[in-house]
Formats: sequence, structure tokens, C-alpha cells
Amino acid sequence: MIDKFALPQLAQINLATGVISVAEQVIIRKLSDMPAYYQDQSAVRELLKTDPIIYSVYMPKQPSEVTGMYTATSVIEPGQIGNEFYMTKGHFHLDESAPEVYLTLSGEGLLVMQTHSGQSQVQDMKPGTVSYIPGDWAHRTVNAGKTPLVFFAIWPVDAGHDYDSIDDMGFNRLVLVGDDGPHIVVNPHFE
Ligand code: S6P
Ligand code: ZN
Repeated sequence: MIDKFALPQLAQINLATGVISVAEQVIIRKLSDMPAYYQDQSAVRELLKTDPIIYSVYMPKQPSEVTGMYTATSVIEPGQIGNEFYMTKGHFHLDESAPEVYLTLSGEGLLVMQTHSGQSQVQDMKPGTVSYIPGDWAHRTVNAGKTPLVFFAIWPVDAGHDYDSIDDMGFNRLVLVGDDGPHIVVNPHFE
């Protein structure tokens, strides 16, 4: 379908902070929005006293509400909770034919992906990496560095988001803080 209503748009992204010049909506996720996502609940309770921001999402004013693509920058703060790095909730797309592309702008981390049938894959994220996420793969990003992990995402407007599956089951791989960098391990609590 041809998008008759969209006009060309120009935006400027600050590559270090992820802030978009034409940002219309900013989503801020604090630890209190996702306490059950981390394994070490005594570390969670301690950190909830300050309730840090884990990540923010900046969405520009969209050229059209009807068709096309959404874009956003995500900024995952550096930090850890117990022996896990700060990370996003992660989600599946409701439309399994709706893929997504992530371009890392700054920082370093990992993109954890998995299918409903249990296939999993973890990709490095660093400035310039481009990840193609097929429509039926859940995706979560993890900041494994000491600076904000900033990436740009593009996905179809009708993709929809399924957070409940991850809320219920988690991901089957965890990224833990190791002496020599991130360690990917099997999640013992994955159901
Ligand atoms: C949307 C895209 C990103 C995430 C963002 C936050 O399809 O994947 O914009 O929304 O990185 O992650 P989450 O899992 O809380 O939506
Ligand atoms: Zn997505």
C-alpha cells in the first residue's frame, strides 16, 4: 500500500546519547518496572532503594500513523544487578512475519534472540554492527560495557509486541558478568 500521507522527515541522532532531535515519545524503564527479570532478588531489593533507570527508548514523530516503519533509538545504561548486566525486557513481535533491524551506534553489548521452539542465538553489538532479527525471533539487548549501549531500530508499524511470553518464560540464555567479559549461560529457570 502506498503511503500517501507521509512527508519526508529528517532527524539527527546524538550517537553517544541516543537522543533524537524530533523525539516525540520517550519511554523510560526503571528497575521497578521489571524487578522479576533479574535472578538475584536480594540485589534487586537493595537497588530498588534508588530505583535506577535501566533503559530509555526515544521514538521520533512518525511520518504516518497508517503504514510504514517505526524507528527508535534505545539506550541501555551501564550497570549490573547481582551478576547480570542491565538489559531490556525483550519481546516477540505479534506478527511473526515482521522483522527488525538493529544498528549499534555506541557502546558494546549483546543481542540475545530465541524462537518459540527454543532455538537461540547471541550476537555482538558494537558501533557499526547491524543485526537482522527475523519476525519470529524474540530479542533482548544487554549492555556488557561501561558506557551506554545505544542502538537504532527499524520495524514495521503493524508488528505488535508480545511481552507476556518473555514475562512468563524468560530467555533460555542469560548473560552474566564474568572476570574476562560477558559469559553466556543456559538459564536454569527457563520454562
Ligand atoms: C521495538 C524494538 C526496540 C525495543 C526497545 C526496548 O520492536 O525492538 O525499540 O522496544 O529496545 O526493548 P523492550 O523489549 O522493552 O521493548
Ligand atoms: Zn522488536
